Formats: sequence, C-alpha cells, structure tokens
Amino acid sequence: MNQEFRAGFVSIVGKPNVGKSTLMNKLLGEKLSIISPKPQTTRQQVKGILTNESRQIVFLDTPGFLKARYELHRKMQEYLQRSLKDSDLIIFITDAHKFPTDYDNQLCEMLNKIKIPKIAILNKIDLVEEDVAKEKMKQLSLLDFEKVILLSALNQDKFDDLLTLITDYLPFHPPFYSPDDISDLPMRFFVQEIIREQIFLKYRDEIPYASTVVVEQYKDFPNKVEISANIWLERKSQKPILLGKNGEKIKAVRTASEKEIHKILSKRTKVELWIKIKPNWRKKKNALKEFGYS
Ligand SMILES: Nc1nc2c(ncn2[C@@H]2O[C@H](COP(=O)(O)OP(=O)(O)OP(=O)(O)O)[C@@H](O)[C@H]2O)c(=O)[nH]1
Ligand SMILES: [Mg+2]
Repeated sequence: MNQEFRAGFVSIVGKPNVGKSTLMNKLLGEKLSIISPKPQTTRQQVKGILTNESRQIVFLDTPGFLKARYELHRKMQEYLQRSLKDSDLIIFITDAHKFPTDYDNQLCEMLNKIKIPKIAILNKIDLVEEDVAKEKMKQLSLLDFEKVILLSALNQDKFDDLLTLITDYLPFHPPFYSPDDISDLPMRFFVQEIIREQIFLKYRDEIPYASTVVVEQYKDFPNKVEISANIWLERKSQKPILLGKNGEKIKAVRTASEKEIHKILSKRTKVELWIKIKPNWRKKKNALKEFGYS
C-alpha cells in the first residue's frame, strides 16, 4: 500500500439551488446527482467517489439546509448533519448573485461551531460583474474559511486547482472504496432519482414537492432493463395534474426517464410508472421510512 495515499470525506453544503449537485457532478465528471432549477431538488445524501493513483475523495452532496416544515425536511436535515460529522473538509457553496442571504449567514454561523476545515465557493460568477464578485469574495474572506474560491460550476470544465486544494485536507489513509466505484448507491437509487428529476423539470410548484418515487421492480437482462416504479402523491387531486391531458405529461416523464437511463446503461430501457396516493406522506415518519428516507 502506498504510504502517501490520501483518502477522506468532503461535504458540499449550502442553500438549496446554489449549485451543490452541479459542482459535485462536474468534479466527478459524471452525472450522479440530479439537478433542477428548483430548490430542494436533492433530498438525500448522494455520495460521489473520485479516485486516482494518489488519492480518493468521497464527496457528499447534501440537501440544502432549511427550516423543517415537514418530517421530510427533518430527515433532510439529519442527512446533512450526518454528512458534516464524517467530513475531513466542508465546502460551503453560495450563489455569487445573491450572497449574503440570511440563509448564508445562519449556515455560516452553524458551520463556525464545527471544528472541521472549511473552504468557501462563490458559485455562478457568470451571473455577476467582476467587481461585484471581487467585493463578495472580500466579504467571504472575513469569515471562518481557509480559502475562498470563485467559480462557475455550470460553465467551467477544469477544476484541477480545486481538486489539489481539497486533496491537501485529506488524511493519509488507504482508500475506503474500490478505485472503480463512483458511488456506493445501487442503480435502483439512480433510477428513482432520474425519474424524480424529470418530475422536477416538467411540473410547476406543487407536484415536485408532493411526490416521491419508489422503484418496485428492476429487472436487469443482458440486453435490456425493465423498471417498474410508483410515484407517490399526497392527494387525489394531484393525480390528474401528474397525468396531464390524455396522460401526455406522465408519458413525457416516462420517455425522458427511459432516455436518461439508457444513456447510463447502454441497453434497451423500459419504464412503467404507477401513480399512488399516500395522504400527507411528507409528514409521516412511517411513510418516509417506507419510501427509503431512512
Ligand atoms: N448560471 C449558473 N447557473 C448554475 C451554476 N451552477 C449551477 N447552476 C444552476 O443552478 C440550478 C440549481 O443547481 P443544483 O446543482 O440543482 O443546486 P443544488 O444546490 O444542488 O440545489 P438543491 O439540491 O435543491 O439543494 C440549476 O438550474 C443549475 O443549472 C453556475 O455556475 N451558473
Ligand atoms: Mg442538489
């Protein structure tokens, strides 16, 4: 074993919609975490593993920290806290266009209490003028961060400096995962997330938040995959919205999901979607457990 090998965990935290998942995917060079223009897209901890001959970085993409209005939110907070506890480094990410929000201030206050090294990223610099970005960088520099970095996760493709910086914070340790692993999550999880992403992208306010996806069947054949999934809603009245006129909208979710899954697996993909109702599932501990938020 290489004595110089470094391995550790890096949490990516920040307000919903600042670009945490976008950044993690870009760093990994793989689309692991789902992304949408809506806040609260990520609900669980998504682990992304990046290994080369000298280091293994395990990124933890987290749900944005928020006030718990639902039991689901409490669960999301639990995932965030769990990620932080295990980290060797915390990456705080914020939106250059909006920083500093009350949210940023509260989160920074919370992070201050955690004695783990932290770096800050001012993301979406493509949306602000250079002098504004510099001014905000200055403000961030006054806080408890070892380093402040400006970037555009969406438009940038090279992150070598950032990866080198991150690696410096990792302890000397043998790899936690096999070098071939990019996540510890099963394909079922990614299928569920791909379908959920399509729901986030294709519907307006209510449906994305009132729905969750559970993969009931995942049949993997040598040349094709057959998936059956339930989409759970909170109320009967949401069903016609999800279906759309003549079922057109749900069909669009299905075909787009098939396309995305096909991109990953490179085999014929068939997805079946079933709509189910569990009244107020977001508020119920048992339902959350049943739907995989454990
Ligand atoms: N203009 C611009 N948009 C970006 C940038 N990075 C991310 N976005 C967009 O911001 C939106 C939110 O991105 P996500 O990566 O889903 O944000 P998140 O922080 O993971 O959000 P939650 O999972 O909801 O907490 C998406 O529409 C992204 O395309 C950037 O550098 N510039
Ligand atoms: Mg996210």
